[in-house]
Amino acid sequence: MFTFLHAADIHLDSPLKGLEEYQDAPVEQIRLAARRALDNLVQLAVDEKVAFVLIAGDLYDGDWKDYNTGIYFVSRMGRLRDAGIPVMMVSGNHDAASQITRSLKLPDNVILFPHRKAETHHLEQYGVAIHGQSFSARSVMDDLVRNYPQGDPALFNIGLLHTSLNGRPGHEPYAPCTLDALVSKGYQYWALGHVHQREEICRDPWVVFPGNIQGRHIREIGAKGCSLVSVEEGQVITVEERELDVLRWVLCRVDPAGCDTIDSLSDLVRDLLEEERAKADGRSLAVRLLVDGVTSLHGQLHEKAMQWSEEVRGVAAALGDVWIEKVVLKSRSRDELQADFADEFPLRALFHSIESFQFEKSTLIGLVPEFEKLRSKLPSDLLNDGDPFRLDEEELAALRDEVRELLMGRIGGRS
Ligand SMILES: [Mn+2]
Repeated sequence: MFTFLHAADIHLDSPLKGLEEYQDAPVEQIRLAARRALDNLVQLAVDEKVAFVLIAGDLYDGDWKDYNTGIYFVSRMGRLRDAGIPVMMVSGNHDAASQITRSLKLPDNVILFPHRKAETHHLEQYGVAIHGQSFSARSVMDDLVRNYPQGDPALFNIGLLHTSLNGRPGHEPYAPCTLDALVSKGYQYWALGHVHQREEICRDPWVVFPGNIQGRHIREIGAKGCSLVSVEEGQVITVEERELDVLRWVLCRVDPAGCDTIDSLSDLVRDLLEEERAKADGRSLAVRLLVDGVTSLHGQLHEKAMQWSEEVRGVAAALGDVWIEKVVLKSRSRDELQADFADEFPLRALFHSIESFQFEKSTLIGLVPEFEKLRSKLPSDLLNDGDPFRLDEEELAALRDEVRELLMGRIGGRS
């Protein structure tokens, strides 16, 4: 019997986005969150006396700003070396061979799989074979699985791979492959990386995306961590999710229906934030507050949106270690509701056309004729995974909702 940890997408020293603009933002926590989460991973490996640790790509967010990023990683791997724990890893699109110009010699307990071909490493004392291949460049469009060897039936086989599988929303379609292809290799566990949301794809054999170990912005909400896998007689017995994040992103919905005054709404917000903090076991929180529902306070909220936003930040500040990333108003007034049903109401058609408005990618690009020219002038760093101009469907929908609420608020707020 042995256990191992499977982590991915550590994005070491990647900044957290969305809190920087506030003077009271937890600058140190934001800057060091990914490092603290890595510390938690190392500590968990030591505490659980695991046989080995797997890192399935995107250990680094991109080329190091300086050597400190690499030195930090090496120092933490040194702790695992002292504990007798080997580490196997592949690189992904963010830390592909062509992306990283600086390098440091890794401690001898760490193996980085090559990018030219798939290789197999054996851990004989456990009867384990680990098969893996790194990314050579950011954009790998080949099916890497094809090069992976068939599993050895006498061993416990693990495939270590950075992949988008058959495509995942919000993730670039790198190293595409099918579940069938993974299954056909005869391995017992596929340790995948790239998709930041935890997902168990299959249990026979186990195919797992553990998600990233620390959320980096409001699209990466909830608990983040790794898998702790236990193996007995060549079979996976359990796959447990273990939390490693130090600052948690939360989308908090507030239904203002029962509140008659701004004060009572503030009290409700405080209660909800306290609940969220309890759920996160006292971790720091970065919260997007969404006020969503019918309320008599609609007009007041929209007319004094800035002031209300500051009010919410005050409520959060009083709780300590809770920061508001953004306050989004999706409230509606009772009058507006009536407007929907009253045929004679002159604004009805206008409300309806705003409600049914769809944002197409082409509309957005059409708004700025020189869009592509502008885009081509941006540094390439900005145009990769975090490209602000390549909105996906989800982001377009969020943008459309914001525009809609702004318009509805402007019109409805007068009532
Ligand atoms: Mn990736």
